[in-house]
Amino acid sequence: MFQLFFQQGIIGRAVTKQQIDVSVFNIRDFATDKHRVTDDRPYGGGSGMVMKPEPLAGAIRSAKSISPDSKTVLLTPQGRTFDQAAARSYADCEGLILVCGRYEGIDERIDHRFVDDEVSIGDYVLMGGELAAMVIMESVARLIPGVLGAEDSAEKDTFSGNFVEHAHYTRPYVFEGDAVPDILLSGNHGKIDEWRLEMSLIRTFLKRPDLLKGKQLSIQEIDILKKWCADIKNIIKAQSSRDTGPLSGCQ
Ligand code: 4GX
Repeated sequence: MFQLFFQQGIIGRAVTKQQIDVSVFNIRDFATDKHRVTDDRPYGGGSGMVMKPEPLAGAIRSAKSISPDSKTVLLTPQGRTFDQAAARSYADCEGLILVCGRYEGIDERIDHRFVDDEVSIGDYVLMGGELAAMVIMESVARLIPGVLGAEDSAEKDTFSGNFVEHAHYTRPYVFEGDAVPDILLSGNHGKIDEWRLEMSLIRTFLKRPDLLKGKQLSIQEIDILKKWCADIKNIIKAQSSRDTGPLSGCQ
């Protein structure tokens, strides 16, 4: 699963340029019995299997011997939900050991001894931690300086994780009867930046209002929202003064 991931695209380039360093540890290589078994039945009974502690301990110790200052992160639906802030803090880490469990999970004693952090990529159930680990690696790698080319810097998305982005357009100018907003062709970069901030804010309000709750807005951002409020109030006022529309009687 990981081989192609590490060879492709921007991650592949970052590996080649040694901007990131990746290794995969197969717990089967650390199994202690001759059949190389990595799972076993749960104490106390019940369905499903549990990952045996010895192979996991061996794999994690081996990873730690290569990168002693790494943080050990277990991918599990019980973990705190991964977000852009977590990606930023992981990008500052010396290294990450991402532990991918299968089955019902890992022996609790591994969790206690080796795991610094428990993380989930979302409230749904996967069949293993591998895809979750790739999600973490991709979001963390792009924050490492030099990994994204200059053409596409990670925190150029000023709103990176805080706001919904403004709309994007490329050629053709008209697509199926729909033209690109003229401001983007004006060449006035001050106005374009203003428009982008405005679109970002209003799209956040419409698509992800949860992102605005409890967020500290700048004066400029508040002014933009006030302008939209005033525009909406004027539309309502025009309706109620007519005294016949569906909103007649509204303030
Ligand atoms: N975000 N899974 C892990 C097995 C497991 C269970 C408990 C350790 C402890 C998931 C997620 C996720 C399914 C990966 C269960 N391992 N991981 N696996 N959502 O659903 O990260």
